[in-house]
Amino acid sequence: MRNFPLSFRFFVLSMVAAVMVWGTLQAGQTKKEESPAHKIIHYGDLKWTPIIPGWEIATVSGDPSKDGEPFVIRLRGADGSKVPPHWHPTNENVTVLKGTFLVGMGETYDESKLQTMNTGNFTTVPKEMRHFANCKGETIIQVHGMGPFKVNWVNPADAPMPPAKP
Ligand SMILES: [Cu+2]
Repeated sequence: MRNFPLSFRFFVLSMVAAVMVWGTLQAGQTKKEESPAHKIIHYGDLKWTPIIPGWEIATVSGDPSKDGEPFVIRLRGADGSKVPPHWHPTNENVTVLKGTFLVGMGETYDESKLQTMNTGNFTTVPKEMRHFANCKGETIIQVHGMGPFKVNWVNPADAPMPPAKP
């Protein structure tokens, strides 16, 4: 390019750079579209496991038992099923997907402390905070957070079923 004027040399270099940027963007686009990480989880494919009387658990995404891994689980409760006082070593982020979830804070189940969460409502129960719950109508809540997700019962005798191993 020694004999070409400076402006032409600059033009050629600009074109080369533009093609390289375009190529990189195209590669990124293809990668995103083909990513195996994109997967639709169908409601009917969820595997529900009883956790306590009236309540079942299903893993939606991730592995809740793994340390430091994001997870999404769902809990499905039959009308009027109590969740005895318990706590988790991590924050519990709760979204109500169906029905009415009732949640109260404290070490003892107390109907008068229950707060109503309707479908679409969200709350974060801070780690180690003791809480309990109930529900009206068949209720599904979605819980997301960082593993490991563990349920520690304040009084283990309250929860006759062994905790589910998701
Ligand atoms: Cu909880």
